[in-house]
Amino acid sequence: MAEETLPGTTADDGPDSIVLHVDMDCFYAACERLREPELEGEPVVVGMGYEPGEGHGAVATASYEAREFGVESAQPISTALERLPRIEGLGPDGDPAAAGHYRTVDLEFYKEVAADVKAILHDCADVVREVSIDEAYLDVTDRTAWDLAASGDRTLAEGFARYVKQRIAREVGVAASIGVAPNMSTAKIASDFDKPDGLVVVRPGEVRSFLAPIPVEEVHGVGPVTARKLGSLGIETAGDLAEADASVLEAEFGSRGRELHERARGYDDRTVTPTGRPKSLSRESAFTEPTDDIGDKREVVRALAADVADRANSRGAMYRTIGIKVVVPPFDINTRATSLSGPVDDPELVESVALDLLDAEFEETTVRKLGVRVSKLSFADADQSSLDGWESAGAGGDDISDDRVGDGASDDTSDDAGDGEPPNAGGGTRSHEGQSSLVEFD
Ligand code: TTP
Ligand code: MG
Repeated sequence: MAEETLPGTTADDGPDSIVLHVDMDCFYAACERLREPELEGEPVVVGMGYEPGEGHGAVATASYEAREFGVESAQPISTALERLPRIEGLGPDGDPAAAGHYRTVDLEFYKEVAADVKAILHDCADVVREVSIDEAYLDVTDRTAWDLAASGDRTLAEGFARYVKQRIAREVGVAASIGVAPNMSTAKIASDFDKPDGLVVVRPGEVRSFLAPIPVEEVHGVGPVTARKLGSLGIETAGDLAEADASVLEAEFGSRGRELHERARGYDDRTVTPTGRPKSLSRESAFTEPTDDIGDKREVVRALAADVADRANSRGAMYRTIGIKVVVPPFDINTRATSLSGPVDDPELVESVALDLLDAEFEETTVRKLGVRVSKLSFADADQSSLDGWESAGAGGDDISDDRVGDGASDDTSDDAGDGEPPNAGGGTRSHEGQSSLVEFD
């Protein structure tokens, strides 16, 4: 079949989709480098159980420098320590150039960084599917095009992806690899193709030739067992798979065989669907320079409250908890929330509660970032279709003020259990509570 006739994602005659797959590079290690910049360029291992006497545990991730020593995710920590000793424990004969920095997993902090990244992603795309803490698909078909940019042979889509990447690097300080392709499975392979700090663009007409040399293990849906079976049929690459006889594949793997064949040929008609119904709606804003000016802080909280209340209203969401987040430099996260006796849709209340929470404890505090959140959501319309056309989380967000960067908003779709609201807060009263968890501010 001629390459050009291969569609991107759509079975109809619509334009080829533009899907971005964003995956952060050595994410936990990158987060550790945010608070310890001296770890930049050093081998860093994030995991559990490396302290003397602890004995077991696993590697969560390793920086690319540590990977050179054979350290990798999910490895027993003892193996990692054999391959890359801890720099702190080096004896007089130890070689510091062959030793690494070990850090303990701090998920709360990584979620905070991930929330900053995801706020940018929501700002850049109307449709975002969050897959894990450090990974998401964006459908940006409506935001850019496969056309070539005026200046040369690059596509507009490539420029758009570069913009997303640069925003993450500039505003959050961590590196992402991005794959751009007309469908999800190709975008995912593309994001992994040139890690770290990769940007790989596969245009609609290039999907099949891009996939051809890729090992079958990397085709979406092929696990180790399937890969072994394919290997015994002489099928090692996606190109081999694309050229294989579909009926042979179907005989061996059933309907999945046909699907894998399609994927290898560049077909994947899945659309990027946003993840779940939000558990909370939040918006946060970082100051360019930390400030203790109560006037500035109140102005930001007022704007954030209005935005969050407006988004809740436009989605038909009522809320029972109103909260703020106050980030004190460098990364000390404080959340406070007030529970109401019943669900409301009341923008003025969001503002007054958020300001009360700010004034009560943070009037003089120097802050780096502020956030407002409503949670314990209930939806008048239980129909999932009301979630269609989620607005861009960042829509209208840049008009609050121009003296800060990193505005972002997010819909928390995680399955956290809520914020511990007392079962009965009393008619019309509010109960204040501190929160140590920031999950809800995700
Ligand atoms: P990944 O995206 O798989 O890995 P990564 O971001 O560390 O590295 P890469 O540059 O290859 O993308 O996973 C994201 C985070 O999830 C990772 O930083 C740590 C965590 N994780 C674990 O805790 N255990 C694991 O086995 C894996 C694979 C990841
Ligand atoms: Mg990653």
